[in-house]
Amino acid sequence: MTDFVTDNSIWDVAETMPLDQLRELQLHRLRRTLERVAEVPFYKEAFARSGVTSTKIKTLDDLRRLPFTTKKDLRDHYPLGFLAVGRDKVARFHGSSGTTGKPTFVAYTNEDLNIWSDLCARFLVGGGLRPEHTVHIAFGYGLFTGGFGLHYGVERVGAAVVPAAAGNTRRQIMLIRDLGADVLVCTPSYALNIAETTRSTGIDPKELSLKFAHFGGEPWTEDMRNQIEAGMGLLAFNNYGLSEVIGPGVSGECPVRNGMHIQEDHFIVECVNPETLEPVGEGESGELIFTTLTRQAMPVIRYRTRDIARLYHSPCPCGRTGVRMSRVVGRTDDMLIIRGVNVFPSQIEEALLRVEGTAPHYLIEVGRPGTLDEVTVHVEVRPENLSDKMSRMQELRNQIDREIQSITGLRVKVNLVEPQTLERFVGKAKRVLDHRTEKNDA
Ligand code: DLL
Repeated sequence: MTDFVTDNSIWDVAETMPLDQLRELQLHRLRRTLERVAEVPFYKEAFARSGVTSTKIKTLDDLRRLPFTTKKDLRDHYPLGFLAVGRDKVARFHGSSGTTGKPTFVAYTNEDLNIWSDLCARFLVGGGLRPEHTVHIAFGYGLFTGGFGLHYGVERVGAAVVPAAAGNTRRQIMLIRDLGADVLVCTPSYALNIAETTRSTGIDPKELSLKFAHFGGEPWTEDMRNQIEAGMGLLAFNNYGLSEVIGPGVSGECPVRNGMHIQEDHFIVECVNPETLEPVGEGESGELIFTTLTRQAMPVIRYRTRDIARLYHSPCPCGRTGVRMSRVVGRTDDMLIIRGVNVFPSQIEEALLRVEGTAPHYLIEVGRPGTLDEVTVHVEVRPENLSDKMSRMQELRNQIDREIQSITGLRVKVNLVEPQTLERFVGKAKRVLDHRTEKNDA
């Protein structure tokens, strides 16, 4: 791995920009952004209320005088109330699909698309992509930003793309084998699905040509990474982004793989307590807030992502200067409150992956049959660990129960199910079934 830690020939200068220069650039770009959104009704009103204008922003700390933007604000101005350019300047639309109702649209000018490709190229190169590689993209191509974002990023690097898109897993495996892809791009849960389907056809996924993977689009744990890497014989990198901010390309891991570098020349990040909205201390977890610095068609100011993560400002051995974010541990709207205890699905995943004999396929079902919340974790047993012996299965259940309790402090019901019985996903996995409330993603 170290060979490309030191291979900095393909870096963009912005990635290693001295911090004082970076902050100066951010301030300049922030002021430009404020000018660009001055006529967007939501911001026009908000700025008028707070009395802030671009000329009053003297330092980056003044950012805190600006209003937050929420998903609800975007919804309230559906479909294109946040557009900051004329329709004639729009080159493409994408959208994030809510679990209910209408998508949130995002618009891009040609310049936005150009920058987006650069940003994706940058994190891909950071994670080992080189022009001689072939990249298999198994993200949906459509309103979802994953497919197109990564596609143009790979092309920008000069590597070959296989735009396989999502679904039809057996065909995906055939394409990977026949075209000899070196790099896999998809959600981590879909990678598990590919690995499992490969095995079911009698092929060891390690025998495929894949060397690297770039996973993103959903939360995953370090244990999941270890499991995928060991099972598929590749190095897996994490990358993060969201449609409202740009799509993939907000941050990605370098070879050190100790957090994802935020591409700070294009985004300002803050980490706040989701209740008080006050900044949290260094390395403490909080909600990430992003302000775009170069978006033209639809800039956002202090966008509340609802993603919970930590920020690290300490220098990274790779030489990139951008602040790093931890894995996303969960979303404020994914957080389950079980009998008063806050639990993220990723904590349950972490517990399950510590127990030998279970497969990384699970479903968390929450209900309140009486007055108390009850959680049942359905988890698949690996075929080789299925046993006719009640005692062996009981032991496995107890082990899972203990791990979950040690990580979350909660007692849950564990339901072991046969291999291949839980739903598989081609895009983002859905791990929680909460019967207590109708989930509302507004
Ligand atoms: O998922 C953009 C993307 C596509 C990123 C492909 C990376 C790769 P949305 O559909 O708008 O956009 O969903 C954004 O997905 O707020 C996070 O909750 C979650 N998410 C994205 N990447 C990660 C990640 C794309 N690496 C939402 N780890 C975000 C954890 C992630 N969660």
